[in-house]
Amino acid sequence: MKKALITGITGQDGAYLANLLLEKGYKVYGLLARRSTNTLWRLDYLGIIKDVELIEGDMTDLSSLIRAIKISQPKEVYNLAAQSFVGTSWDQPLLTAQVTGLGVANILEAIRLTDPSIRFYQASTSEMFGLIQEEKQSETTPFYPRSPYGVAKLYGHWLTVNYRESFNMHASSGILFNHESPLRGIEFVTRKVTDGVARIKLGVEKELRLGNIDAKRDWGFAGDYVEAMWLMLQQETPDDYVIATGRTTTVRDMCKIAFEYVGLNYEDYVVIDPKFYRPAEVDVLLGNPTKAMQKLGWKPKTTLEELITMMVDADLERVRKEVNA
Ligand code: NDP
Ligand code: GDR
Repeated sequence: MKKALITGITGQDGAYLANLLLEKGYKVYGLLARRSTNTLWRLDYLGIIKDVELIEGDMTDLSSLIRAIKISQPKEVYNLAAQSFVGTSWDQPLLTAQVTGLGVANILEAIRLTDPSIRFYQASTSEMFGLIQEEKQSETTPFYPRSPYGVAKLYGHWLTVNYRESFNMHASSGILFNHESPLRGIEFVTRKVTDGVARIKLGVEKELRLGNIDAKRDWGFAGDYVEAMWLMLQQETPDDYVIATGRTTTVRDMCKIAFEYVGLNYEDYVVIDPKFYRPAEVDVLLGNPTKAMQKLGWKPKTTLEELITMMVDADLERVRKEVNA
């Protein structure tokens, strides 16, 4: 049985990837960071807590990563763990550097010291393009990160490339554009909006406070994107791939879709609050996934409309339960 270790298994992508690998017959191990509260709600939502094996560890503790690899003896390691919220990275830049940046060095070293034949996936990001240097961003577009998060991710990306070139490791970097789902963290804008829509529709809230709604993002569905991660590690040679839909939409239009779905006009509820502005903004992102389509045979399956309505439905159900509890 093929074995895989996922760091960040309790996050959005970790949960979907664990589910996918289980469906493919893998034995799935996950790194579990010690927290004072339960972080297993996503694995619970997908009904797979009992099917995965969790090993305690932290991205900042190399010894715990070595131990996790020794216990799990994986053929594939997916490094999804990160301080992943861009806004927080200005308030905690050093933590972000330690976890999101140096954490990649720790896991790559853990692999190199134990079994360098392990295939490695690094969760890179469109935030590395930041202040975009080309209208459509591909694997050859120059990077220009705009947040401490983007800077930390850029280090992780280049280190992955470097370990591939230095030690001949099967290390791939997926440059993923924004991807969302009902399991998205509540602080990210799509989920904040779909949760807000559900609360307003059910009379629990009266308004939704947002920052820069003119920002544009290339949004896809997380369930589609984890397939690309797996595909990258099934290739004979490691490489870097942009994963995106090739369509960009403003936060404003995304709000419009969400509110209209429940018969409301976003203009009646959305309030602009400068508290949510960022010190430096990424105004627009638009990915070119041609390489992934041609080499991996991957393509996005879910439209933005399908994604947002799926998320609103899930939040309506959650808020209804909360109200009736
Ligand atoms: P989440 O924020 O939902 O999940 C992050 C995961 O990292 C959680 O499991 C979290 O654990 C774990 N983690 C955080 N700090 C540590 C630490 N010190 N040690 C061990 N684990 C830690 O992110 P997503 O699932 O959305 O994203 C997955 C990865 O992909 C991230 O690296 C993200 O930066 C990257 N990415 C995401 C994109 C997106 O649109 N979603 C796009 C491009 C890249 P805990 O639950 O305990 O906090
Ligand atoms: P992003 O996602 O920063 O792209 O990073 P987020 O959903 O946080 O922001 C997207 C855009 O929406 C604007 N915005 C708001 N954002 C939030 N969170 N809250 C608001 O109230 C709000 N109002 C407007 C933001 O300014 C921004 O322009 C995500 C993360 O998952 C990263 O880990 C990942 O690498 C990238 O996507 C690709």
